[in-house]
Amino acid sequence: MSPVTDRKLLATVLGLRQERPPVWIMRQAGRYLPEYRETRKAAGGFLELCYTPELAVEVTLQPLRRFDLDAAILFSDILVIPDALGQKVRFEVGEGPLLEPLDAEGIDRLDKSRVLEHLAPVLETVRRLRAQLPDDKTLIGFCGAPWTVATYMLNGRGSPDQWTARRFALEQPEAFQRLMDILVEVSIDYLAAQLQAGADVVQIFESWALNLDDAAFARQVNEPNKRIVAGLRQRIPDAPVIGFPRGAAGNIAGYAAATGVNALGIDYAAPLDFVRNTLPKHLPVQGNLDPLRLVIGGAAMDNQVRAILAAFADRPHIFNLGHGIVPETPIAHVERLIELIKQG
Ligand code: 1CP
Repeated sequence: MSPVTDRKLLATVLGLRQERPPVWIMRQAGRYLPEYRETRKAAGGFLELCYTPELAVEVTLQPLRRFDLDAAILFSDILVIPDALGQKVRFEVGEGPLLEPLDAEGIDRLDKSRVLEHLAPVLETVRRLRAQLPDDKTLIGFCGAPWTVATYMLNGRGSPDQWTARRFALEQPEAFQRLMDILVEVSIDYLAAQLQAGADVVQIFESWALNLDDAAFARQVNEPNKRIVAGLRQRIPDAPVIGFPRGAAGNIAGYAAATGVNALGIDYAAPLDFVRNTLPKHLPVQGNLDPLRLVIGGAAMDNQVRAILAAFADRPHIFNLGHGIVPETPIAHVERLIELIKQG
């Protein structure tokens, strides 16, 4: 392997500021790319795509063929974990994920003994990717954070306010804790396996770190994320981790301190001044353009990109969106975005 500093994105996660920030785009493989839609159709289903290394490698690399990105992110989904635990997961076109909602008995029926066996094709994808990627490209592995994954497992689908899961956590605290414990344990195994298979860094997606009061944030977000980072570092002492607690608002500094992540993903609603003034100066940040500005393009995009570059110019910064790219995004706007970041 080349020295760490050849991989600018990895180096930034490790705390080394770059002259121009490295860039990747959250959900960079996906429906806004015609070649993705074609491969997806050929694969049959979404999970087939995730579990067929040849096709998963192809869609992971598609955005890197078009754009000068500094990282590839493994093509998979956060919901392969419930699938591997034996909860039925389906992806209908245009519908998002659908699961059979879990109750307390369902939690006790989850089978954690075969998770890595079930996810072997995903780990094979990681191995093939590292072998095919140029040396200067960082490979990002990932999982969903326990709370975020639990919101889908308990409700059976996404929801705007995570009501079902928040209610379950308060009304059935013991069953809820059993679920969190299972998710923490298998997430450590899964992330460690991804790093061992060749991922350079892993990101923990806590996409639903919002709508939580102090005690719920501590228990449902900080605690499990902290346990994952600690568990991972017991196996791989320097494991580089990006945490992305979307919607954490006033809790971002507390999350970073409590969990010990190397770098912090920032959502687009976080004010730049607040982020600058709240986080320790050395802490690498990743973000945080509103994906809607990438859809609109023009001055609406350019001005905010410049504001973000200026706000984080004095610290390690990875440029990214503040949430996932949306299907209606024009490809020309992505090209322009990369040009702005690379050339100023
Ligand atoms: O390049 C990439 O980033 C693709 C790999 C990837 C990642 C990192 C996918 C493929 N999904 C994810 C993470 C993911 N999945 C998150 C965390 C990031 C975020 O907040 O957006 C979440 C919440 C999910 C769950 C999920 N899977 C959703 C969101 C549902 C909701 O509640 O809003 C959806 C739509 C999926 C399906 C999915 N996953 C990935 C793709 C490309 C798709 C679309 C499926 C299709 O092709 O029909």
